[in-house]
Amino acid sequence: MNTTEKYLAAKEKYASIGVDTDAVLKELEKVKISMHVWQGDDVQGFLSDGELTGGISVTGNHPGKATNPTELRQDLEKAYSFIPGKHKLNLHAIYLDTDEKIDLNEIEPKHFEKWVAWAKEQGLGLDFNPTFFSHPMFKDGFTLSSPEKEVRDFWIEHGKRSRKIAEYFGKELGQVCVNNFWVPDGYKDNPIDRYSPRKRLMESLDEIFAEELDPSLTLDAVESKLFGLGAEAYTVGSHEFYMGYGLTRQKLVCLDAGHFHPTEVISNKLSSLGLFSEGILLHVSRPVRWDSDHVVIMDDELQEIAKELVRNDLLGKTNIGLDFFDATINRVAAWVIGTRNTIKAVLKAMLEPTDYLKQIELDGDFTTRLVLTEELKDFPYADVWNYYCEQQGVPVGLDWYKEAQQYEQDVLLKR
Ligand code: RNT
Ligand code: ZN
Repeated sequence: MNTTEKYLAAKEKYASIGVDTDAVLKELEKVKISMHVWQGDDVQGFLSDGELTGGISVTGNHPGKATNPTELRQDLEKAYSFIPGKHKLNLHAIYLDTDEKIDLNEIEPKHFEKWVAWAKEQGLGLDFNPTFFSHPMFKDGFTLSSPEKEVRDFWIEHGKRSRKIAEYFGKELGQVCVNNFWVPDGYKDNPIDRYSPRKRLMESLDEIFAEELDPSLTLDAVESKLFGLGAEAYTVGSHEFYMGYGLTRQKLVCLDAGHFHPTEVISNKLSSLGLFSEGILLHVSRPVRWDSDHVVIMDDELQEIAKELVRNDLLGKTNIGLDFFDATINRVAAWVIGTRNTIKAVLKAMLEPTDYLKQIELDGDFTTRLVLTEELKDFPYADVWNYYCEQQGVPVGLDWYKEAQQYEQDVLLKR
């Protein structure tokens, strides 16, 4: 049987439980994933060749990493050519593309013009992040919550400028640019004063966000964290901090799957945020024992995240971004694996007979709930996925990997 014949058989099987696969694929097409540029070069960027700081870390030295914007875009094009659907690229301020020597408190839209031109040509949307790390003004572990005014002011200026760039992206590309704020600020050891740094962070953010920007062009998001390397005891921007901040300032709350206690999951938080938050940003990642940012695989939590979005009808208010960086494997493959898995997980969730499952739960029929959800695991979702890939003109099954290996031989290993 070819891909279409397999799809037709799967379609019949899903129809028997009341799921219309054609309609599902139409819905799936609308789901945009924001692929993070920083998997392409181990969070290096082009502002400096200094070390990665801010309590995050990339391990591995797989050959072939992109060392300039042209190479990075070439790698991104390769990755997107293996991913069904039209998506977004998530840039960080350190990925500016300019010959000018400028610092983070001087960046302007013009320093990102080449990215915009490329995104237009590729039919991609753009998201953005100010970069509060890998810089000498990340002083003694602090940025926006630093006790030194000079340090805070530097980063406040950076934050303000990042919003102008996000606004410019939104205008140019005709789709909203999510601008995500994450700061690494914290203490290695137990602090005496947990309150004042949080107050300073709140005030710095308020200054950055003082100017109202058109929400159809850009939306600000705030990302919390439990700990970082060197900030093990105390992170200023904790989950509670940003729940409070985001909800009172109408900001998107960003949940990164790796930023919680090892057994704490973000899937169980989505329904609550759905009730109270202006919008949600996800950093889909995979923590292995700690915030290790492994490539996203089809594990239970990924599927649970996707189910929560679909079952609670939250896809409309959720921006799905990815956040991982693995330098031990082919970086293009890392992007493709993580992004394809995320889309595939959304598809799997859409292939559930959601209304029926909700009804049997309301009826108190927990046996049928368990029987069905277990049986669904064996349904032929992969045949629907393969057909979707074919329909979208991207390689089916393992075919992409052959091409990716060829690209490694022809391009990456020659760098
Ligand atoms: C760090 C945060 C943050 C970064 C990127 C590079 O713990 O997850 O999102 O990964 O900004
Ligand atoms: Zn993140």
